[in-house]
Amino acid sequence: MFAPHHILVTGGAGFIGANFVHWVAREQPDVRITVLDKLTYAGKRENLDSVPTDRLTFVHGDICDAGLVETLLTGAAERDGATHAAEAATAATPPIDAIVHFAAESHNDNSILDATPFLRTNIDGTYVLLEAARRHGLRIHHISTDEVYGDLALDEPRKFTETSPYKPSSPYSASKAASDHLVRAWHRTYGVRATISNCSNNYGPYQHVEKFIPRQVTNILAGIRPKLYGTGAAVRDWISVEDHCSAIWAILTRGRIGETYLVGADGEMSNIDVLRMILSRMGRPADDFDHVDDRPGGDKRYAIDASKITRELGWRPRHTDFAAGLDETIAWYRDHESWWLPDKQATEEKYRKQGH
Ligand code: NAD
Ligand code: TDX
Repeated sequence: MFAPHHILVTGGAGFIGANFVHWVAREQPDVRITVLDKLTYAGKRENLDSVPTDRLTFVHGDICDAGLVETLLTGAAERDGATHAAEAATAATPPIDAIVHFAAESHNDNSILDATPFLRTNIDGTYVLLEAARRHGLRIHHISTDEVYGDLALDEPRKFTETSPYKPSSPYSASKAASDHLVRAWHRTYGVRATISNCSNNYGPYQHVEKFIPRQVTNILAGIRPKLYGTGAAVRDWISVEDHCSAIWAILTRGRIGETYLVGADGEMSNIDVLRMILSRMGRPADDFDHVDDRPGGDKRYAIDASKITRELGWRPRHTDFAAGLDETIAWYRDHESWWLPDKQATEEKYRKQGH
């Protein structure tokens, strides 16, 4: 059992990172949090506004900046907040003893347009953090994706397991696969106390409007017809972001060092079925959407066998009523128009140029 006192959360202003920070602030009252986030188009400082300031230090910066990462780990940024745009800090703050690494370029369609930031952040950035963990003897947990395993056929019974071969399809998933390999190599070669989780598709609040569920929900709210890639037969294995957060905490504190854990909630559904659920729950006719170009090389099906994390760590998803989760997510976007509206037009414009 590892009991962190102060965690460095990279990418904590993004979708899953912000949900994780809220989860830790709520569930782990003794843990101090420093967030390091570059605030790209996908990150918003306001996502963390409601986290008590005595629990959180926010640092606006890049994980590829090895000097800045070193400063954070030696505590210098806390003493010299202005230099590194670090907010809040107290003299009594314990040193960082673990890194929880979410920061990434995360969207497949963007990676098809330009892979450059994906290779930099997802690969170089992970390397910088591994080196920092090595120098300081820190625990590090790397958040990854089921996409590193490529895809499954729509009609086969098989699911991904921790021993599935790596076979990424997109520049995004290839960059995440590379980062997983670095983490394993740094554990094996240097003894870095690392773990990896590969999770399926998350849904919930704070997800960027470029992603499937928020895009369709905000399209309907904005009076735009939802857009379905191809026939919509592709299958994703949906998990509530809350359940992903509890799994990460279980692995960080109780996972075996050097191990990989797959995280999923048996939530397989075709895209067209998810879209029809959204339409019906938002009072729209079942055919009120457009078919658009499929993603080049788009993965057919993801499915997770999460028996290892259940067996070893006793973790189980709790938010498994997908319809109820979808209703909560729809309500969140309905109630937070000022959060998503500023991103909507540019996102749709980019999609239009891609034929999506
Ligand atoms: P996101 O795009 O919503 O957020 C990414 C965050 O990282 C943003 O706040 C962004 O500003 C920050 N960031 C990007 N580049 C950075 C850099 N160089 N330095 C510091 N910060 C930087 O992504 P997400 O959906 O929350 O995904 C988080 C992690 O979870 C990623 O590693 C992703 O691969 C993984 N993952 C996501 C899903 C999913 O369904 N969204 C599923 C499995 C795994
Ligand atoms: O408008 C759309 N219409 C549509 O049919 C969009 C944006 C997507 N799709 C399809 C493509 C996929 O089959 O929906 C599916 C889900 O698409 P995304 O939300 O882009 O997710 P995906 O490509 O599956 O990747 C997600 O899960 C794994 C995250 O974005 C990744 O960060 C994570 O690693």
